[in-house]
Amino acid sequence: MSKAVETTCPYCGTGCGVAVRVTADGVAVEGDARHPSNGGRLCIKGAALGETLVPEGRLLYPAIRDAAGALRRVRWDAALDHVAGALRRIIDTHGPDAVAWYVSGQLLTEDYYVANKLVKGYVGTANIDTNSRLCMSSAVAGHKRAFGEDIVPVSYEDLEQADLVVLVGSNTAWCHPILYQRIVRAKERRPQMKVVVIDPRRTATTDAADLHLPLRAGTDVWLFNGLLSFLHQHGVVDTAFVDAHTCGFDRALAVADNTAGSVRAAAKACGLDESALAEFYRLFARTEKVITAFSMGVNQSSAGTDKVNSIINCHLLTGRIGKPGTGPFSLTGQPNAMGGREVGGLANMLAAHLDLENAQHRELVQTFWRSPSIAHKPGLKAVDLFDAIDASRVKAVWIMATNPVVSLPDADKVKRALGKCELVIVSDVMENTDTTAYAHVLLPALAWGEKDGTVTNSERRISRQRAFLPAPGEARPDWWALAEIGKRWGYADAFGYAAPHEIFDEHARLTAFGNTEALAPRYLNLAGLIGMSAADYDALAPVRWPVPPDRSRPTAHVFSDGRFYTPDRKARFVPTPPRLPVHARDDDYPLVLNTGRVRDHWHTMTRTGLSPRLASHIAEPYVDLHPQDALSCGVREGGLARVATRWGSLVARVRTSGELPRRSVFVPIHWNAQYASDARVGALVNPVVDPVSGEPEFKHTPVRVEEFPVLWHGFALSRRPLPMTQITWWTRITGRCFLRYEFAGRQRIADWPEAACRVLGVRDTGADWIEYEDRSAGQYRAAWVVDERIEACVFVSPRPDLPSRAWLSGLFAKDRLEELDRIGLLVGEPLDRGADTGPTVCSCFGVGRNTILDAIRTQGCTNTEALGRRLRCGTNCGSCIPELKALIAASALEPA
Ligand SMILES: Nc1nc2c(c(=O)[nH]1)N[C@H]1C(S)=C(S)[C@@H](COP(=O)(O)OP(=O)(O)OC[C@H]3O[C@@H](n4cnc5c(=O)[nH]c(N)nc54)[C@H](O)[C@@H]3O)O[C@H]1N2
Ligand SMILES: Nc1nc2c(c(=O)[nH]1)N[C@H]1C(S)=C(S)[C@@H](COP(=O)(O)OP(=O)(O)OC[C@H]3O[C@@H](n4cnc5c(=O)[nH]c(N)nc54)[C@H](O)[C@@H]3O)O[C@H]1N2
Ligand code: SF4
Ligand SMILES: [Mo]
Repeated sequence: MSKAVETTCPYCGTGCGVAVRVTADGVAVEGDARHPSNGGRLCIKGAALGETLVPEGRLLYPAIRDAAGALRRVRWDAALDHVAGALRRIIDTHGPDAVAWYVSGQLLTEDYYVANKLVKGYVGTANIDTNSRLCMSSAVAGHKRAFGEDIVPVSYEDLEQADLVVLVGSNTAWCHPILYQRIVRAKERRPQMKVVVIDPRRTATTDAADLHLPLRAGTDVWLFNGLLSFLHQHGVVDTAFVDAHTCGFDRALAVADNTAGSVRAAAKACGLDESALAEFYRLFARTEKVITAFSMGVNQSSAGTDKVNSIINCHLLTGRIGKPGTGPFSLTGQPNAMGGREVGGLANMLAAHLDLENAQHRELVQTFWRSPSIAHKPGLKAVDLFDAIDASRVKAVWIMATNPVVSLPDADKVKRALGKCELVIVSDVMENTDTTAYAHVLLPALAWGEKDGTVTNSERRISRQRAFLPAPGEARPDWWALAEIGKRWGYADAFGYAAPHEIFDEHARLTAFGNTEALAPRYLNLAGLIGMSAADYDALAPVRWPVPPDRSRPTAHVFSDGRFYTPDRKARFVPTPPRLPVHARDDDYPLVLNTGRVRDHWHTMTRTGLSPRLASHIAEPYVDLHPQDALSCGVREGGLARVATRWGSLVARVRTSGELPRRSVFVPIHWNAQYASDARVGALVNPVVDPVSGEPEFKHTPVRVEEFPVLWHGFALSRRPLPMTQITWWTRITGRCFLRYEFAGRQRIADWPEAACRVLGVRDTGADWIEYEDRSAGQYRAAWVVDERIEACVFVSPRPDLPSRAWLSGLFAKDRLEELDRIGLLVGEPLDRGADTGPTVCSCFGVGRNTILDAIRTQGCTNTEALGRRLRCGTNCGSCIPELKALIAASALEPA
């Protein structure tokens, strides 16, 4: 067997090490046991990476749109000449601020570095922002305000050592699964460890919580102001630390006292039970080792930066920072959210943690780059950037590794803006995305497994992503495309990189450049990584920064000396007067829209959408709401609903999971035009941003939910893609050897057999056609069998309760249908009950809901361990354990 290539998972900021073997049968992916972040474990998304390495849909060649609007394949040279020339003309005519870049936390550090250098040093604008604006920018701004530098002061080991882990606005179980497993296992080892989850929703994460505080959305600042007051009132203050190493305490406390000076006042503002909140405050007060980990429920808010600082204030007051097992912990979302920050990926930053608004820092960077210019004012932040495109102030944009037509707020406006932009360049790995549809120039990038460089995870650990596959078609590294533009503009010296290690070396040198107490002291320093040869770089083991010149010396815990990176080296308490979300109420839209992630999908599904294993957990876009709200909106579990805001609307399947509080609605972010007719939630989100960070309020838009009436519901499974034209509503997922379409219609169909042939594209009238129709009941089903193998099937009914897709999926795995299968198709259910395994719960081992319920009810599996022993479910990545527990609990309530 070939030697494994050690690389890093391209999904979440946990940054797990992955060991890959390329064999004749394909790519085998395992956890890398030597990687300190995951010690060999992978969640289902990591484990299913092999299934996403398929040629389907890849963008392979550069293309330019012609006058008639068609994309024409061109040579790289032609594409790059075109881009370099067109950008140059716009810059010469309208100035450097008329062009912009919109990049991504999914770029490698090397790509990101070159992008920033090109734009900030050689175009001379800071109009380069990143999707991290939508993700981490409130944390960055909060860190800068409190610490003077964007530093995450906690490691995963700290997390395991903490006696209290507070998870705020984080569905860790689904979004950072391996980190969550580390917390769960630490808690098993050390039962004194407590976990508190602060989230308006009950989630898979609350499963491990000793206490869940379902606060009213957007009220976190009240909660942490209340905590600050409480700690002060109870004398839980590290006076020596506060006096010596911080400033601004009195003002922050006064604001906290005035706004949430008692537990009662805080509980009222947050809509929480007073005794539960008091319990949390007491727990926090008496526990020395506390980590407050936070994610998008904190950052993605019009008060996001204040939320972050209200958390940090409590850690400063108690001196619980800079010591093992303590600190505020921003969980980064994307694989390289942190690396992007190191090279200054945001429009208001410079490379190597230097400040754009500091003249001395600008000079340092310009000197180091020997560049003709340096951006001297912050560029446009993501939402403003697309507004400027809409207003034609920005005339060209280069979008790289992000899908803004799906992921920005008010996403229909983004469509409009791109539609009228003079020049849209898109670098992507996929040919058809909602954003590539607007490209004038398409540039094919290397994907995970092909590209080569570094990423930095949530705990500041730099790891290598290594290539193990050849470049397909003419795909090239993103850094290369950018450097080629620099060369075409006459900067061959500055952009003459031959390989990524040269870029990394330059980046490392810049982190050390001027990094002295007198000049520009920064914690980020990679001095110990300077001068690596290609071979050293290739062998680079995961390493946390800072990396001192002498790498054998252990690095002290960050902030353990009480020194921060503000001018006086003291940390800042920031007063945080609480405020409600900008659009807190709207009588026409009485509910609140919260958006976020599901377990098995990644963002706009360009990669997870390719994996049958990942697709089966949640197969459709959905809207989840409280059963009573569902009743008053006139929608029903399993039916369809229109979800509408002042900005846009979508149609999704209704769920009443019981996880949401009253007046709150949850819609996942993943679906888009490639996977559904009408389910892009970005179009609904209000484009309000935090005034400091510019991060959008993705978790809070006033919304209305109403029935979406249809005459019939149906689904089809087919080995070939189906066109889905003239169908009111549809969504699709990838199955093992078929595609599955769910749909619904408003048209009255007079002749179902004819319509079914049209939907399934059946032309061969001599085909073997199993068909059943009950006209009075509006039921219709048909299967098309070719050479005894099922080719496609379709089921229709006036109600959404259609036969089991799991059972039918199983039929597609068979080379020939048996007689019982054919009868099953005719009667619309499997004759063998065991054939209907139900919707997938455990994606690792493909274990369905019905199989699990059967094991609970009839085989005495009444805990997750027993289920694991019998069915293997939950024994690999463990992400489904909360769902297994819920099934066990639900079964216990059933009448015997
Ligand atoms: N499976 C999966 N994992 C992922 C990703 C993915 O696409 N899929 N994406 C990655 C990325 S880029 C990111 S940024 C992370 C995001 O990781 P998370 O932040 O954990 O995920 P989200 O689902 O966006 O939102 C987190 C929680 O915030 C809660 N929330 C909403 N409003 C409030 C509020 O006002 N206060 C509080 N306290 N909580 C609130 C929501 O109910 C939700 O449960 O996940 C990463 N991991
Ligand atoms: N409503 C709502 N919207 C949100 C959020 C939310 O919680 N709610 N969360 C926000 C957050 S935190 C994030 S991080 C964003 C994520 O949103 P996006 O960044 O828009 O989502 P992705 O699907 O990850 O887009 C990545 C794109 O880059 C391509 N790609 C992958 N690898 C490469 C590569 O190496 N090079 C190039 N050139 N292309 C590549 C992929 O095919 C894909 O098209 O969404 C944000 N939007
Ligand atoms: S936890 Fe995150 S980094 Fe680790 S395998 Fe899962 S998706 Fe990949
Ligand atoms: Mo993110």
